[in-house]
Amino acid sequence: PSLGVAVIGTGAMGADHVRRIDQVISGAHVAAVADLDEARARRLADTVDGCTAYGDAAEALAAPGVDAVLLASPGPAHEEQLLAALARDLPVLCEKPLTPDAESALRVLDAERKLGRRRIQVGFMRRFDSEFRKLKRLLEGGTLGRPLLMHCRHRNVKVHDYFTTSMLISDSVVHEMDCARWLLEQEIAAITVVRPRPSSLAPDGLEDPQVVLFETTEGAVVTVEMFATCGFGYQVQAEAVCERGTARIGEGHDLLVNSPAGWGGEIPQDFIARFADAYDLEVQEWVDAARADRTTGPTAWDGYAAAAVCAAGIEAQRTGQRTAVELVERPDFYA
Ligand code: NAD
Ligand code: ISE
Repeated sequence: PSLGVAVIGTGAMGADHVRRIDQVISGAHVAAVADLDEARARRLADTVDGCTAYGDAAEALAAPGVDAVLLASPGPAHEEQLLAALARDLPVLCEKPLTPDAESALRVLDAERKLGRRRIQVGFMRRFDSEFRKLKRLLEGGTLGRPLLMHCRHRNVKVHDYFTTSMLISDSVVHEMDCARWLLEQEIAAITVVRPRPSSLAPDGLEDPQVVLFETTEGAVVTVEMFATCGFGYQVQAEAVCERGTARIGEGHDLLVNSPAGWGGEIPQDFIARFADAYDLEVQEWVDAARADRTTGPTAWDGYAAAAVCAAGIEAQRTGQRTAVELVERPDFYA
């Protein structure tokens, strides 16, 4: 039978996931949506056959025909909603971040372990992107030797009004934390944040851009340029520098046009365009796994590990000092 999904949070990502479940992927339908802004939820529910709108996430989780939950509410709402989904033993796809801090992430890990089986997939969608997957396979194949360095660029056109300087780390660079852990198969041991002078075009109080440096447990170094209000386009690029060569993704060269005006290509304007295929695959693989009563993709442990690096990153941002990451021992449950 088709998986009945409750989508919690009907903003930018929630609305896009509802469209995806309704129109793009197979094996699932949107049974319920919920948003604190109930009118917004209702407007979205009106576009989907058989979907009911709620003003409260708990009501949507308990609604008839709900077999699984997709959380697209803001990070601070995730802990309560994850615990409610686990209490009902529902499979969850939780948009990143798992939770905004390491303590709340640990509470979620505890609840999942008490349940006795993994139910949570975290929305680190880059793991489903074809370019990132090619880079992962190349590094795994070992032809270039050990990766020594990775250079990343993460640029957004603009951010939500409620975006803060610490969210540059916990909302945006959190993706590079997950990518570095996944691609290099190492934990991040320490983090340093360097701030150039802020762009005069960034909103007041947002110290954008920033340069973030991770040191991994086996001595690799990752640099990240995070520029959340660059104005011109959405770019996510990574170059792995290995002992015998380098590999780069995210250059956006798939369409190059020569014209009387010159040569060039298009730059996507947001993640919804750049990562459309990755989100489709992420949600399809989540649905397939949930229907087969298993889980796939990034786990709650990956969400916790990223949250622990974020905590150190926010401290590093505040103090200007290199800051060690404190990680609890990985439970066998997440081996
Ligand atoms: P948004 O602000 O556009 O939408 C959030 C919605 O959640 C709003 O409609 C708001 O009213 C609603 N909401 C707030 N608190 C709620 C609660 N307690 N219960 C139910 N609804 C609630 O935000 P967004 O950009 O769609 O981001 C949502 C989530 O998706 C965040 O976790 C964000 O980090 C993540 N995100 C992921 C990606 C990605 O590339 N994977 C991209 C953007 C956002
Ligand atoms: C947003 O929440 C995302 O997850 C996007 O992928 C990222 O590029 C952006 O910086 C975040 O704000």
